[in-house]
Amino acid sequence: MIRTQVGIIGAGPAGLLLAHLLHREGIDSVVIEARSRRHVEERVRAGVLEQGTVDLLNSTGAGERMRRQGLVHHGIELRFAGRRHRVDLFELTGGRAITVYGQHELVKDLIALRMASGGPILFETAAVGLDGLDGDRPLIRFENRGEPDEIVCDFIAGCDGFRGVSRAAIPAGTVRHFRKTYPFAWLGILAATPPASDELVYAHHERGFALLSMRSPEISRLYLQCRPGEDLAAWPDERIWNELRTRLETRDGFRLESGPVLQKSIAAVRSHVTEPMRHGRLFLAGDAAHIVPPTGAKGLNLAAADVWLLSRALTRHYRGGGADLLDSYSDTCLRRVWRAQHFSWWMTSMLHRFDPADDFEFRRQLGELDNLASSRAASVNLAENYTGLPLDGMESPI
Ligand code: RFL
Ligand code: PHB
Repeated sequence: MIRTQVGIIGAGPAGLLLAHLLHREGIDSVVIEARSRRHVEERVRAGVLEQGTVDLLNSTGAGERMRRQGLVHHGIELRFAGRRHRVDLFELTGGRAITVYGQHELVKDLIALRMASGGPILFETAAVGLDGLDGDRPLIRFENRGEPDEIVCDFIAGCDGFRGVSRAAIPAGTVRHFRKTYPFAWLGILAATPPASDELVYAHHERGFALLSMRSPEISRLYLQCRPGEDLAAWPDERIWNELRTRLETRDGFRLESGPVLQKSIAAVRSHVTEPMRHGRLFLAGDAAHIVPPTGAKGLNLAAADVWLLSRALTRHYRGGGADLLDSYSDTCLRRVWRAQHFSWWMTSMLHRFDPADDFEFRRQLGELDNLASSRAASVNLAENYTGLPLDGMESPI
C-alpha cells in the first residue's frame, strides 16, 4: 500500500504538469502510468502551445528547453482557392504568440523535472479501479507484478486521457456526457524534411483539409483529412505526399517536396465533454474530461489550464484556506472547455469537407474564409482564440 496526498493517474501532460505544480507547493503526489517511460516520451501528438501555457511553464521552472528549442510563431496562414492569407496573430492580439514545441518534448522535460525532485512515477503500472470516492480516503487499485496493490490518498486526479479508467469510475446517473463525432479523421505524418513554410498553414481544398506544421527546422509535421476508419496500409508514402501536394499548392507556385516519412498514424476527430469534471474526491483533468477536434490546437492547452486550476484549488485546501476553489473547479474549467469546443468546432467546420457532394457548403466555406481575409474584426476573433484566453480569466486579453 502506498500513501500520498494526491494520487495522479496518467503521465501525459496533464498528470505530469499537475505533479510538478503540486511539488512546488510542497504537496506530495504519486503518478501512476500504464505505459513505459519510453512510450510516453516518444508518443507524437500535439505541437502548439498557447501563450498562457508557455507563460505557465516559464514561470514554474519547466520552460528552460522550450525557450531554447521551441519555435515562436507570430502568425498562421490560411490557404484557400489557391490563395494564401496570413493572419498576423501578434499584431491582432497586441503581442501574443504561439510556440511550436512537441508534446513529447514537454513530456520529456516534465519527467526529467519529476525525477530530479525525487517524486515517484510508477511506469508500466495501470490503474484498474477507484474506490471510496465519496469518503475522505479514496484509493486507486493497481496491479504490481500480478499482485493487487493500492494507493491511498486524500484526492485522486484522473489524468488518464480519453481511454482511461477515471471517467468510467463515476457512477452513471451522476454525470452527463456530451459527444459529437465528425465524418472524417486525420492522417498525420512526421517527415525528415525542413518545413516548407515558416508558419503553420491551414488549407481548405475541394479534396479535403490539409495542415502543414513542424517540430524543428529539420522536421515537418503534416496532416490530411481522410475517411474515418481508413486503413493506413492504403496510404503508402507517395500517396500521402501527392495528396498533400495537391491540397497545399497555390496559384503563385508553392510546391511541397517529399521527404522520408518517420512516422504515420490516423486519429479520430471528435468532441466529448463530461459534466461535472468531479465526483467526490475524484477530479478529472485533460483528455479524461474532454476531447476537442485538433483543428483549433486546444487539447494540450486545456489540459494545462485544468491542472493549473486544480493545483491552485488543492494548495488553498492544504493551506487551510477552504474548499471553495475545489468546489468551483468543474464550473471554472467547463467555461473554458466550452469556449474551446466552440472555437475548435468552428475551425473544423470552416476548413473540412463534410460531404463531397455538398457544393453549397463548399462555397459557403469560401465565403467565410473570404470574410476572415478581409475583415479585421473576424481576424481578431480567430487570433484571440487561437493564441488562447489568459489562464486566470475568460475575458478578451486584448
Ligand atoms: P494523454 O496525453 O492521453 O495522457 C494520458 C495518460 O494516461 C495513461 N493512462 C493510464 N495510466 C494508468 N492507468 C490507466 N488505467 C491509464 N489509462 C491511460 C496513458 O497511457 C497516458 O500516458 O492525456 P492528457 O495528459 O490529458 O493530455 C492531453 C493531450 O495529450 C491532448 O489533448 C493533445 O495531444 C491534443 N492535441 C493537440 N492539443 C493541442 O493543444 N495542440 C495541438 O496542436 C494538438 N494537436 C492533438 C493534436 C491530438 C492529436 N491526436 C493524436 C488526437 C494532434 C493530434 C493528431
Ligand atoms: C501539430 O503540429 O501537431 C498541430 C498543429 C496545429 C493543429 C494541430 C496539430 O491545429
